Amino acid sequence: MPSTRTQVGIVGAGPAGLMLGHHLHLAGIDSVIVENRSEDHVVERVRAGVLEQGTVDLMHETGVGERLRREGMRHEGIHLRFAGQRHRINMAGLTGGRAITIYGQNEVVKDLIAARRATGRPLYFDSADVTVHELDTTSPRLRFVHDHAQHEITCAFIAGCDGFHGVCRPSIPSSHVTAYEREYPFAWLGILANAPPASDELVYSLSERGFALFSMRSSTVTRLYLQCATDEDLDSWSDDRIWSELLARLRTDDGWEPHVGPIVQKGVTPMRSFVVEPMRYGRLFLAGDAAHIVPPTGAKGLNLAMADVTRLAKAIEVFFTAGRERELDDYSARGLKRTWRAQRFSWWMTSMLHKQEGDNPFDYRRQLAELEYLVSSTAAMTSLSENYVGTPFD
Ligand code: FAS
Ligand code: PHB
Repeated sequence: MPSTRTQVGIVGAGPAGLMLGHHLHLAGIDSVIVENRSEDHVVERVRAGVLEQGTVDLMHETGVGERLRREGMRHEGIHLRFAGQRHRINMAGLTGGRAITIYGQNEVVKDLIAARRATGRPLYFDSADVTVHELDTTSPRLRFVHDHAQHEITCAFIAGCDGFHGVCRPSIPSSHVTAYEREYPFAWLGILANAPPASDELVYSLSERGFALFSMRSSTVTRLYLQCATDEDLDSWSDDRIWSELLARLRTDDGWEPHVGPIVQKGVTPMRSFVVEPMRYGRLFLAGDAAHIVPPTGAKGLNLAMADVTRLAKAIEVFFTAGRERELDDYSARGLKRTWRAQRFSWWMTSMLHKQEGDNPFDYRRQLAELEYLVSSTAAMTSLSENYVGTPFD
C-alpha cells in the first residue's frame, strides 16, 4: 500500500472540506481531500441557498468570490407572513448594513472545486473504504481506496468535514464525546421550480396549514419549501398538489403569491438539531455538519461550517508557523459558542414558524402573538436580524 505524507488530511469535499483546503493552500500548508461520492453528486446536491455576510466576505477575501459577485443576489431584508399579511424586516437597516446573499451551495462548491483544481493539490472523488486511525497520536493516518488502489496517508492533523453521516465523528471513542440532539416531528418538502421569483426577498410563512418558505436561486428559478410529515411519501405529492399547498400557505390578502412553473427538483429534508462536544479528539478536528446540525429554518448550517474551517485553518497555520497549540486547544470551545448561538436561533425560528403535532388553537394564537410582537418591536426585529445575517467570523 503506497504510504505518503501530508500536513492535513481532509475527509469530505463539501463546503467545509473544500474551504479548509483552500485556506490551507493560501497559507502554504499541504492537504489532501478525500471524498467518497462523485464530483457530479457533490456539485448537483441541492442544499443551502443563504450566505451570511461573513461567508460572502470570506469568499471575496480568499479570492473565490468572482462569480458570487456577478451572480449572487444581495438581500437586505426578509419577510414574515402570517394572518394573511407579509411584514418586511429591514435587516441591513437594523445591523449597520449587514445582509445575506442568495447563492446556491452547489455554486459555492463548484467555485471551490475549480479553485482546488487550479492549485493542482490532491482531491480524490469516488474514494471508498475511507477510515481514520491513530487519532490520539501526533501522526494520525487516513486510509482509502481510489482507482482500485489502497492509499495510506500519514498526517499531522485530520479534519472531519464529512457531514452528519461521515466516518470521522463515529471514529471517536464514545467515552470522549457527548451528543446533544433534538429531532423535530416534521420535515421540509423542498422544490426547485422554473418560475421567476415573485418577490425580491425571502418569505417565511406560518399558516393554519403549517410552515412554508419562499426562496430563490436566480431570476428564473424559485426555491420553495413546505412543512410535511417526517415519513412523507414524495410520490403522493403531484406537482399540482404541491403548488396548491404552497399557494394556500403563502398567498396574502393583498393578492401576492409565488409564480407557478415546472418543478425540476423535489426532495424531503428531515429536521434535527445536533451538537457533539468536544469538536476535537486528539489530532482529529470536526467541522461543519460532522459536528453540528441545525434545522434549516435559520439558514445557518453552511455558514457555521465556513466559520469552523476559518477558525481551524488559522489555528493550524499558527501551529506550523509559530509552533503554538493554544488556538488548536481553543478551537472546540470557540466553535461550540458560535454553534449553540446558532442552535438557539434555529430552534426559535423553527418553533415560532411550524405547527406541531398536538398543538391546540391556543398554541397557534400564541405563535401569531409572537410574530405580531416581533414585527412591531425594533428590539425584537434587531435580534432576529443580527442572528440571521450573522456575526463576523472570529
Ligand atoms: P456536507 O454534508 O455538505 O459535506 C460532507 C461531505 O463529506 C459530502 O460531500 C459527503 O459526500 C462526504 N462524505 C461523507 N461521508 C464520507 C466518507 N466516509 N468519506 C469521504 N467523504 C465522505 N445551510 C445554510 O447555511 N443555509 C441554508 O439555506 C441551508 N439550507 C439547507 C437546505 C437543505 C435542504 C439542507 C439539507 C441543508 C441546508 N443547509 C443550509 C445546511 C447545509 O447546507 C449544511 O450545513 C452544509 O452542507 C454543511 O457542509 P459540510 O459540513 O461541508 O457537510
Ligand atoms: C434556501 O434558499 O434553500 C433556503 C433559504 C432559507 C432557509 C433555508 C433554505 O432558511
